[in-house]
Formats: sequence, structure tokens, C-alpha cells
Amino acid sequence: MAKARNLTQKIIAQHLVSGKMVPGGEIGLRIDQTLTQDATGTMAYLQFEAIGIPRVRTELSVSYVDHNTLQTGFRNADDHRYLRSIAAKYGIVFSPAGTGICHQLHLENFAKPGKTLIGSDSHTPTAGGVGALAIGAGGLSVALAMAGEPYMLPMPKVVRVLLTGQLTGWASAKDIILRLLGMLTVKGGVGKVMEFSGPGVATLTVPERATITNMGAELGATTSIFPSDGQTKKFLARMGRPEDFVAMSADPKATYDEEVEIDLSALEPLAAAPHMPDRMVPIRELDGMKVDQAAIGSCTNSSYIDMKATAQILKGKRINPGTDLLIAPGSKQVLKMLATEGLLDPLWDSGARILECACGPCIGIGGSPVSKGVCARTFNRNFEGRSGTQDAQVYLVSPLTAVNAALNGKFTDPATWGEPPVKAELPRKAPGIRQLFLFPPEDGANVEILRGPNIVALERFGTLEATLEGRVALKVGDNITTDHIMPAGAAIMALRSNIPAISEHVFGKVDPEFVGRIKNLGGGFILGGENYGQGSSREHAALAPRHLGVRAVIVKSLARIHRANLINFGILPLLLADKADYDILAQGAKLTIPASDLKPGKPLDLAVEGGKKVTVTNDLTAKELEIIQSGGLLNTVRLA
Ligand code: MIC
Ligand code: SF4
Repeated sequence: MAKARNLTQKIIAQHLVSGKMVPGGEIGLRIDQTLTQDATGTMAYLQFEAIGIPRVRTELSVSYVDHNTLQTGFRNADDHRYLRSIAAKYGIVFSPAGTGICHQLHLENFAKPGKTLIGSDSHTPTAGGVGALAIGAGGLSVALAMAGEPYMLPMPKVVRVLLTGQLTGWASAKDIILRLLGMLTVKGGVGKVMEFSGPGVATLTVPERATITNMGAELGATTSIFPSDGQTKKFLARMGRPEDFVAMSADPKATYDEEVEIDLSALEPLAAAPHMPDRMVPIRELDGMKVDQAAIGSCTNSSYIDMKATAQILKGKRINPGTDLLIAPGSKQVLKMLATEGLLDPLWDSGARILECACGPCIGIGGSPVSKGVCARTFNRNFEGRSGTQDAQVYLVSPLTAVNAALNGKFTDPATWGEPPVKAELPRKAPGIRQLFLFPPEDGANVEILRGPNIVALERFGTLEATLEGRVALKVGDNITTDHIMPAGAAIMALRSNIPAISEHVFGKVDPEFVGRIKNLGGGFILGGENYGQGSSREHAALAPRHLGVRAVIVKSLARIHRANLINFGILPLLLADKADYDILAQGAKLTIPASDLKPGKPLDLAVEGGKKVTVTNDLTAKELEIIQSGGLLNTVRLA
């Protein structure tokens, strides 16, 4: 009899191209679908072009424009035109600016139960809400998947997240994931898939599930997934694609590597306090704190049900005059449903600002709060300065909490909020927006690729030298995010397809002297703590440092996507064998790395100036080491 499998194992088994399903061991997965967004997409497609094949080899690839939609100047507009031409040439569906946020759109229009999806955005797991195995990755990894190459990753452990009971009162899906983050922390999910099961699952609609799988990214998890069941069937039917439904769940006797339990009945409205998504605090403990800005949107909480609840609460009311309220519906479909049902009026009449269906304030592209402003935002990340205001205090909350804060001008005890609105249901037949996507012609051979001056040709990196000598150019602490390494915001993100220009901003908010210093040193190393490189999938956080001459990062532990990006661009990810050595290595220390002695999984002694030595180890596979030795992944696969 076949072995009982959980849902994750089932989908992996169906897509396994190489390796064994033993946690930690390397596996290769056949990828059915890919998605990119514009901020990571330009680089991903430059890399895809360099691979040199005439058409994508996936079942479906979609290129969304949702991040850099402010377009102050020609740069982003040039990028978008390039993306549009690339899509037509290579057989990719194109979603123009303003259509919506990639994850919301993918969930509504393309995600399918049981399929594998990788996306050049860390919140790709949103599609786990319909039972897809959806993984965030760097742009080059996505380019390879579009070329039909298997996606390589360590076989994850599977954690059973057992949901019991049922949400009551003002508690909502966002509070489930905030609770899980509070329990497991921002590195608690590294190397793991969060698989949701138990009686509580059936009580959650697909948009609620997607809020949870979306923000599972903040656990550092490989992905998060819900079974495909009656709720999924209903969702897909209402989205006008009932044929995409297939029931998928764990076998009854399936086993898991770990288990955590959340009793939904015991949940109350929660927040993640500044400046980490795992700093869980009950809203009642924030009672009385003035809120300068509330914002509802982002790929975590911009669904129709989030917007409808917001409109219901705001109906006939005016928000507090001392508080701004920004609302960005996740897609034009959501917007159309609100319009059809007369739900835009309560939003407008309340004094809220309705923004374009895009990422916007979530990534510091507009909507920055006042100095030291306290924000109640329904987003997924509250890293310091990400809002565009360095000293803002961002609390991550549910839409229900955000709207109450906007009305009251402050956080208040949920016990005083009165009756919660009835949970919204999607309309029986949601209006279609399929005509907004640009589907590629059968043959793209004659399509011309249009590039503007902002799109700079890729650099070719050299092979790994036998010995690396240099200094620790920067020493940083734990939980350094890719937002720290390569800041976002409208001005810097406009440079995403110009590596020499964007490199001038590396670590700019952590140490403004860094770029000048590493240039003077002619390259060097970064010393970091635990969970280095968490957060965004932006490969620019590896590519730009490599451009500046960073050849190794030496850390206590690494986040999954950033680790892969370092390898992809030929930077050595070295792990301190003894974490206490972090304290003896100072910024400026001169190190010699005998790189030619490096063996997968084996310790290596680094010579420190002054006669000391520090032992590092690594978790590289033989293939990954080969990639680094070749100067990065592109050098190993280039045809063009
Ligand atoms: C983010 O939320 O940080 C982003 C912006 O969507 C990133 C991608 C990027 O940096 O372009 C992500 O989550 O991967
Ligand atoms: Fe966009 Fe924010 Fe989602 Fe990133 S987290 S994809 S910036 S909405």
C-alpha cells in the first residue's frame, strides 16, 4: 500500500525531478507556473534573455506590473515597456500597471490547486490559499524555471498547523498569522512548509486563507498551504473558473515533522509592533495610543472581503479628523465588485483616500506617514523605514482593527467596538477582468524588444579565485532584512534594472559610508548574525553587493531566498562554526579565505590578521559550490 502523505509531500512527489524527499536533502521540482512583478521582473527577463531560448517552457508564466507604478520620470515607464515587449516575444501573459497586485491577481485568475508556482516575489505563497505549492524565489531562479529547468531547493520539513475552533468577534484571518508569528518568530519557518489542517480550516474562505499563506513568508517558511476543499471549489466557481478545481488534501494517516495548534475561538485582535512582524501584541494593550495613519491594502489584505468589511464599518461615518486612511483594493476585480455593490460611496464619504490597485505605501511608494507617525497598516512588513518615513512606528493589523483605529483616531480596546460586521461572501458571479491581461501571440519571433536607457546590460562575473583576501567591510546584527541591504522606496526602486546605479544605495540606511568604504577596499566581506537576508526576495540584495566586490558573507544563519540569491551571483554563504566567533571578529578585520579548499558541508579555517583563526562551515551542495566557483548561476546555463 502506498505510504500516507501530507499535501505538501503529495504535490512534491508529483513534481519531483531529482532527489529524495528526505528533509534537508536537495530536490528538483518541475515548475508549472511562474510569476514576476516589475521590480524584480526586469532583471529576471534580462537573465532569461541571456539563457537564450525562444519561448517559455512552463504551462503558464505571468508578468505583473504592480510595484513601480508611480513612474516619476522615464525609468519605470521604460521598464514596463520592456516587460510588455518581452512578454509578447516569449509567450508570457502581461498584466499592465493598475490591474492589481500580482498575488491578488494570480489568486483570482490563475492559481490552481496541486500546481507548482514560483514567483520573483517573497509573497508568492499567497496562492497556497487555493492549494498550490507556491514558492518565492530570486529572479534568476524564476528565469531558469521559465526555461524549463527544475527548481532546486532543500526538501522542507512539513509542519502541521492544526486549526481548531472558529473565529469569533473581531478576530480575523490576519490575527491567525500574527499569532503564529508570535509563536514561531521570523525565523521559525526556515526550511519548513506550513500545512494547515484540522476542523478550523473549513471555516475559512479562500481570501482568508490567502491572507495567512501570504504572511507565512514572514516566518521565513518555504511556503504555506491549505487543502483544496469545498471552500476552494466555491471560490474558483465564483471567479468564473470552476474547471480549475480539484480536491486535494493530506491522506488521513499522513504524518508531519512538527505540529503546532491554534484555537481560533481563543483569538483576539492582534498587532505586530514596530519593527518586526513577529512582535505580537494584543490590540487591547495598545488602548489609547494615537494613530496618525491607517492603511488597508497590500497583497495580505486587499481582497473583496477585506474591503467589504471596511465599507460596512465606515458606512455613514466620518474618520477621525486627526487620522489619514488610505485604501488600496488589490485588483480591478475587487474594485469593480465594490463599485457594483455601492460600496465605494461609504469609503469615499468617510474621508478615506482610494489609491490605485498596486503595492504603493506597502513598499514606500507614496503614502508615507508623518514624522514619528504611528500607523495601523494591514500590510505584512513593518521593517524600520520601509514606509518611507525613517522614524515611523508601523503596527501590522487586520482591516477590522485598522478601520476602527481610523474612526477613533487611536487604538482602542476591541471590547468597545460593538458588533462586528457579518463575514462577507464573494458575489455569486464576480465580474471578469480577463480582457485586461495581454495574452501573447502564438509566435513572438518578430516582436521587437524595446529597451530604454535605464536598462543596463548584465555584468558577467568572474570565477572564484583560489584564495580570497579582504576585510570585513561591514558588521551587522541579527535579522538583517533585504530592505536593510538594498532599500526600497520609489527613488531607489526606479533603478532596479540598472545595477551600477542601484549599487550606490547598498546598506545606505544602515551605514551611509559603506559604499565608499567597500569601493576603497576594492571589495570585501560582510559579517552578520542570525537570519541574515530575511524578507523580500529581491536578488538586488546579492547582485548589487557582488557588483561592489562583496565575495563572501559570514553569518550565524541565513534566510532561504537570500541564501539562494547569494549562490546565484557567486557570493560565498559561510556559516560561523562557533557562533561566539561573531564577537571576536570586528569590522575592518583582515581575513584570508582559502576558497579552493572549500568542500560541501565541511569546516574551513579562515586566517584572521594577527594570527588568529576562525572556523566556518557551509551547507552547500556540490552543485551549489560549482555555481559559485563558476561566478554564478548564469555562467553555468548561458546559451546567448
Ligand atoms: C516586498 O514586499 O518587499 C517586495 C517589494 O514585494 C519584494 C520584492 C522586491 O523587492 O521587488 C518581495 O517581497 O519579494
Ligand atoms: Fe507588493 Fe507589499 Fe505585497 Fe510586496 S508585500 S508584493 S510590496 S503589496
